[in-house]
Amino acid sequence: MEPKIPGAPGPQPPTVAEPTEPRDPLPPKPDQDAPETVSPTGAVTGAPKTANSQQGPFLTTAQGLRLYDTDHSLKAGARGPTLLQDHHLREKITHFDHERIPERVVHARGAGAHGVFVGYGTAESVCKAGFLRKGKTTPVFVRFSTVVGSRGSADTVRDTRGFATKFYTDEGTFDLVGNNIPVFFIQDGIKFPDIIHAAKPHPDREIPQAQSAHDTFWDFVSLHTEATHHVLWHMSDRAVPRSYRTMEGFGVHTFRLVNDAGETSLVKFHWKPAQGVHSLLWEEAQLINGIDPDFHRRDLYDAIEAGAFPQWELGVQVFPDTPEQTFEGIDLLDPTKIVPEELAPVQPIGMLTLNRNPTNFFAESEQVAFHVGHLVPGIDLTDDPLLHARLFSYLDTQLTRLGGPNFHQLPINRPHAPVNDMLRDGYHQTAVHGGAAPYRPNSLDGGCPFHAGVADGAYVEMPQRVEESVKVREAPASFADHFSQPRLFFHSLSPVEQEHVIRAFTFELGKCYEQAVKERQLRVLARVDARLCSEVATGLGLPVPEFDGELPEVTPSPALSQIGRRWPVEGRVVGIVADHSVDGVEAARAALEEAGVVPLVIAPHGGPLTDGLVAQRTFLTARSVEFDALLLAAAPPPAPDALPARDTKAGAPSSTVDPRVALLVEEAHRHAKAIGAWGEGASVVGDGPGVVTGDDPTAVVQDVLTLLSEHRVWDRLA
Ligand code: HDD
Repeated sequence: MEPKIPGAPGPQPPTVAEPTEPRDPLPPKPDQDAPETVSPTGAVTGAPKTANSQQGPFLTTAQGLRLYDTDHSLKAGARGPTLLQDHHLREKITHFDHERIPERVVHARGAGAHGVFVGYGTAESVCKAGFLRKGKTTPVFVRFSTVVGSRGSADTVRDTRGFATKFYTDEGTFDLVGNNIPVFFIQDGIKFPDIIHAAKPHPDREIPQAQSAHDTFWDFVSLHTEATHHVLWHMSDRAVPRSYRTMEGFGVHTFRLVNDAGETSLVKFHWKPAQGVHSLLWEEAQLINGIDPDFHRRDLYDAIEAGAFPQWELGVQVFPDTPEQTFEGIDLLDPTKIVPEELAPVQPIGMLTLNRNPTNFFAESEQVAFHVGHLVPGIDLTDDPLLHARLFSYLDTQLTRLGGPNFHQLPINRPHAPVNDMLRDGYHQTAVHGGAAPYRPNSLDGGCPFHAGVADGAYVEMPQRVEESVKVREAPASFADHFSQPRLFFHSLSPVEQEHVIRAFTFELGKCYEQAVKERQLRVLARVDARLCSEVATGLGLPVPEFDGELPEVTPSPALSQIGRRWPVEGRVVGIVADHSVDGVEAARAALEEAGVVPLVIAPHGGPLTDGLVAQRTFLTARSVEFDALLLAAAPPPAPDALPARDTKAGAPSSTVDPRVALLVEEAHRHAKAIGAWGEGASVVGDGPGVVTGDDPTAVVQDVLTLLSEHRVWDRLA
């Protein structure tokens, strides 16, 4: 269709060919359906519900003016200067110049998804929150993140992961802003800028990006021994998750729940992934950062698009709300401590399912604003000093990041409960509030809005006794033990997980330049575990520091280890190597799909291999780290575009197999992944634990799936 200026006098503008016939834009995916802002008199007035920002087939300006050309600026002659009067050029460039907002000061890199939470009703005896009632379904938005890296950094760096959930409940929005590690580096939020300054890149060079393996981080944590517990988790496999889908989540702080009778309990929140708790190996994580820096973001998006909706069960550890606020001698207000699950089991209270990807990354994942102070009746706070600093920070930071105090009007942040506030004006105000009297009490707007009572669902802080005391800047004595829980954590890991911790410390401290920092951290490790300390010291080539104090007896908590259980395999990814020989590939694919596993066929070239079989990866684009297990239906000879294998002299390939396939197999072996093969494929996979060969591809697949349910072939790493 050609653009026309109906009735315009004079010559028509030149027409610009369109690659397709104009048609209406694709409809937006259903977005969250937030109620309008309500005026003080109860009239619905505010911003419209999420609007379809693209309307009609024709390009327009922001004012809705149709345009006939957006590819050429208005010039004095085809080769002449551009004219200042080109209002379209100026609008387009000005808007572009202001497209970026400041990234989050921490947790800048992340990805989110929509979903639902269904309460089990099992929390009713301790909590009156409506969204926890039996069968109650509440829309949610979850954002996962790394902490240290900037918005464009890689996904699989060694870091703590954020796990922030926004529950759009009928009683107001509740945010559970947690991490995948149950403890924190510091006990008092006043030190948050210090730990973050230390972890971020060096201020002079702005390197390294998204890494803790540098001097300032280790300088800080070795000087702040309260960080030791979090550091142990940070050096463990937990800091390199296989997927956002395979992470646990923790509310970290102790919260206070209130039931219908007004009785209180103290709780810690846990998210348990139905997919299991799995991690990458450090070498895999490093390779992925180069091969696919969006690995976690892609994994979450693809799983949801494919219908493999990830799920987490929400659970609570419940403790009596005693005046001491301790449990088995553990200070529940200290965010560097856990309560082992063996002492206080995690009781399931509801299920989260992520089932819809965002329509627009910026509008949703970037603009979503979480706040630990977004609470609902039934959920109250404790006096954890880390939590109290957070209560200030999360609101404050949005003022800069989202440009003012009206960020709650952005579609992703709008409550699903009716809003009737007396907040007015300010930058980016999109509501058109009615009424004459935004204050209380008033007589001009009929007295509206009115206070609610408890029976109307008002949020009432639990009256808590505050001990008669003096103003001090100090930590309680009960926060002083910095070493027994790191020791408990290390002793709860299996030998292979302990080995990973030792190697992680050796790697990270090995990247430091300052001798004094490394030696100080070794002195800290000596207070956690003698073997851990001596093996790291040996790896660094430094003397083992002397420690003549007593190390505490600890009772290991098996729940802290990720190894030793079987997990569902749904949503995992298996590569199948094929070439002209596609025998058994269809059968293997069918068996994998039947189990909910994603099969990806890897072939010498893209496109169809047979009538019905299409390669999703080629030897050029595939790398082992993308797959949780590997199957081989063929032993393809070296293709002309293949480089010689790494262990051969240039120009004289010794192998009869394509070196890229040989590398796939070698890495799958090294990374302890299950390997299966049949036909010609069986000749190149070698043998040993976790290698399955046979004539029947379906039987091979079944054995590989059994191995996959343990995540890795751990025997190969023993
Ligand atoms: Fe924080 C973001 C989790 C301590 C200050 N934090 C942020 C996010 C998560 C956490 C998951 C990203 C939310 C999103 O996806 O938008 N933070 C935690 C946990 C902590 C913690 C589990 C300890 C238990 N944080 C913490 C302290 C302070 C902050 C002690 C400040 C005193 N956090 C912030 C922040 C951020 C933030 C600066 C940056 C962006 C944002 O809030 O919205 O306010």
